[in-house]
Amino acid sequence: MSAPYIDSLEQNKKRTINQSPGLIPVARWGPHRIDRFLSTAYIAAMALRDILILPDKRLRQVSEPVKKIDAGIRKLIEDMFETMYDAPGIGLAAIQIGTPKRVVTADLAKKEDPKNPQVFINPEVLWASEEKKVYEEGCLSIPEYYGDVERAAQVKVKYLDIEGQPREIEADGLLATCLQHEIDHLNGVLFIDHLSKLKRDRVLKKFTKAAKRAAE
Ligand code: K1U
Ligand code: ZN
Repeated sequence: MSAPYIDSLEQNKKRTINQSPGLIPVARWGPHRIDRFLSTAYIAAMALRDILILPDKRLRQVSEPVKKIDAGIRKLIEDMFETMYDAPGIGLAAIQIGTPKRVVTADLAKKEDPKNPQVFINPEVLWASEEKKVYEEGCLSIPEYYGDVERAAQVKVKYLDIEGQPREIEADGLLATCLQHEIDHLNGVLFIDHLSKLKRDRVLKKFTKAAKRAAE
């Protein structure tokens, strides 16, 4: 891939391992300081981030618009792609890795086709069709749970690309579903909010129990 965020990923990896001032203080913390420094540097270079899981309250936050596409936003996008491909998922909103910025990544390419990474910064639905479509959705923040969601069959979305250029896309099929799912995330909405109260309460209870057990 020749996208600029990949070039800057390479630069960031070198900077993190060789000279990151943010990591050096870790070396003062304990008897295994060299091991800890190296493992921390390695984790930082991988840029794989934890995905927030229901019922994490941060998933209910409304994300802030991106004002300037700077190195921090480009690094966020790199982390999102790495995390999304690793999961694996076809989309990801920045809040799912704990960053409340209005950034979405997606790649709907089939396994056998070349990758097709797409970035949507500050996406907004300009138009949604009256026609509806039902798709059985999943969510990386609600693992192994799926439910039928009815959404607009076609949408027109405006957004900024990685260079900050305003763009519009007319989407149908899975991209239309995915964009609406991800824009919901930016507004603190989850796909289970589109299900019946009975189903939503049931899944919430299950994940709340699991989180409590994990914390014990
Ligand atoms: O936002 C997310 O949680 C990601 C989510 C996106 C999505 C899926 C289905 C409908 C709408 C939005 C996922 O990617 S769940 C995983 C998934 O659908 C998938 C994973 C691997 C291959 C194919 C699909
Ligand atoms: Zn989701």
